[in-house]
Amino acid sequence: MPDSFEQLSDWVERTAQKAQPERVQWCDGSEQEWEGLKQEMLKTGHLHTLNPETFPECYLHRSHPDDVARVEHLTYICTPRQEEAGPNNRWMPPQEAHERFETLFAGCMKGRTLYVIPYCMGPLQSPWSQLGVEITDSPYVVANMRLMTRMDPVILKRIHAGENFVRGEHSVGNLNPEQRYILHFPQENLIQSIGSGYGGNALLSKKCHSLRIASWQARQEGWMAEHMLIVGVQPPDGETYYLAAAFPSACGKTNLSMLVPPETFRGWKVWTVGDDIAWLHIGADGRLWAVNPEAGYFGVVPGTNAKTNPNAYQMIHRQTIYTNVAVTAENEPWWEGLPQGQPVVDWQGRPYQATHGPAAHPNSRFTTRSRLNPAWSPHSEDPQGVPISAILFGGRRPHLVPLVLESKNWIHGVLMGCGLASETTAAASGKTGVVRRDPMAMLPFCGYHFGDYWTHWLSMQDRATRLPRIFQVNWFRQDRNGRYLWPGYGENLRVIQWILERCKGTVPARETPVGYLPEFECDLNLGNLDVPPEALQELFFIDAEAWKREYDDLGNFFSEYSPRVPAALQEQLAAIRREL
Ligand code: GTP
Ligand code: SPV
Ligand code: MN
Repeated sequence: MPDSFEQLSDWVERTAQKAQPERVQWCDGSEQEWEGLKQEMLKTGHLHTLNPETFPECYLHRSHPDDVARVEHLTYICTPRQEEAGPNNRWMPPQEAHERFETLFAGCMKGRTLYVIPYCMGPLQSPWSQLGVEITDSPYVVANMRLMTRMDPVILKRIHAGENFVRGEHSVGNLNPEQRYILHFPQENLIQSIGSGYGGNALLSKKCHSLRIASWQARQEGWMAEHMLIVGVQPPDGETYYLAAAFPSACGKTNLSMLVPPETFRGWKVWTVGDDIAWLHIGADGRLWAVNPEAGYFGVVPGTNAKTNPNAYQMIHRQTIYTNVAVTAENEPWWEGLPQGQPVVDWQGRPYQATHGPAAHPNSRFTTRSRLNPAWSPHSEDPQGVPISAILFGGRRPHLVPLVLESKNWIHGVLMGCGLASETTAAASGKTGVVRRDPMAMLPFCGYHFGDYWTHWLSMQDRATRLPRIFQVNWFRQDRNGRYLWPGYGENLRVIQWILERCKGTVPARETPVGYLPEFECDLNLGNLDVPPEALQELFFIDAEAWKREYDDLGNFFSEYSPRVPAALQEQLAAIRREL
């Protein structure tokens, strides 16, 4: 039985009875609605105007200083049986979770407005799109959802006609981290979130719906919901190839998705389809086709400048919401990594002092509509998505992992994805810079047992006839002094070029036990690149002993997930170890 419009109104009414808001406002994403919201938020201090000359229609939001990132330790998958959630998730029985939430939610919206946000993930016309409705008491959430999702009056009509939707109940509560929960009920199509107003904790369409709930559905229905960018790369000869890449949070997805080709790549074009999430379905032609469920970016601000990411830099000069950046005397936003300007007010609104730490929070973010990106691909609106030629896995690995490595087949590629590990970043609360295993960059986002998830990845082999090739990349390998060996950013196109040539079958490669490497001296385009030969040697060095330890460690990691780890992966791992 699909959810009907009556069920929607009943649910909104019941939620309002519990939360006791002063008023209820149904949102449709219109300009007029935004005008009203904006005026109110400027009055209440939820938003501050930035310099309208240089940053037209840009606003600053400061979140609570204890509420600046995702909170993995407070994020739960609530299923009847713990093994459904797996050791990769925190788990709570559904009834207990509902009870905890109800207690905190009772009367939480007193004196506030309850906003109802109907939204669509994916192009409105796409057979893969999904509807959701988020209830929230945060006007900042409404403002962000307006940029990040498709909000359109047609959504209520579709719900009226019987289309299913994911329900999200959200309140910032009292912002007390002790009373903060992000709860997922995949069997109920329901998300409950309280106590945070920040990013992935509060914009429920993003990680909660499009990854945790969607990954669960994808497994039942034979598709994939992944933490991946989607990018089109068009060499001068014309045809565009699409790649999907899974990197953990703050490891370079947004940057790679809107890369600007360096000088030597005259005539090349790069097209952004998505920067964070991909929904992958098998097309009638047996290939994997990707849709970006989102319509906007919630991107990391620090490090963004005219050199590293010119497209993003240009894009965030208008119609952008900044969260937790610093401000200059000219009332312009400022962050670490900007070569010009001086912060005078830090992200917490205090006079800037270097002794307080960074001026902008390391996880400060911009929110913009993706259409403002100069590299925006019109195929972002294609109902069927774009066909994927290659999948990339990458992370921050100071040692071990070479600049690029190609898997030998799908099973080996899946093992590569399982072996993904990266230094933790400011995108989630907790210690940063610690290498942790993050299979497929989905550790915080897979809504069910990893063992079942890997089985699902392997099962794609039986469902699709022309699966993408799988590669591993590492832009973050360091020398003995902790300096990056590879310049990264736009120069990453050199690696992508090799990947495309491998997909076309036009370059050879060197086989090693851990995968194929480029014959980098001759097959990697190094024209006009200032990287010393020793650095290149190091970037591609395979340390067999260190790889043995790596695979031992992966074996230990797998044992946490046994007996659900697919035998094919265990066998692949054992075979590589033997070869090493
Ligand atoms: P989420 O939005 O958290 O999922 O992050 P993301 O994966 O989209 O990461 P993003 O592209 O925003 O990059 C995060 C940080 O890494 C920024 O500070 C970038 O400047 C930096 N970065 C991105 N690409 C590269 C690269 O190729 N080399 C180096 N050294 N830094 C990079
Ligand atoms: C991430 O942490 O991977 C993000 C930001 O993309 S958030 O919306 O907070 O999930
Ligand atoms: Mn992300």
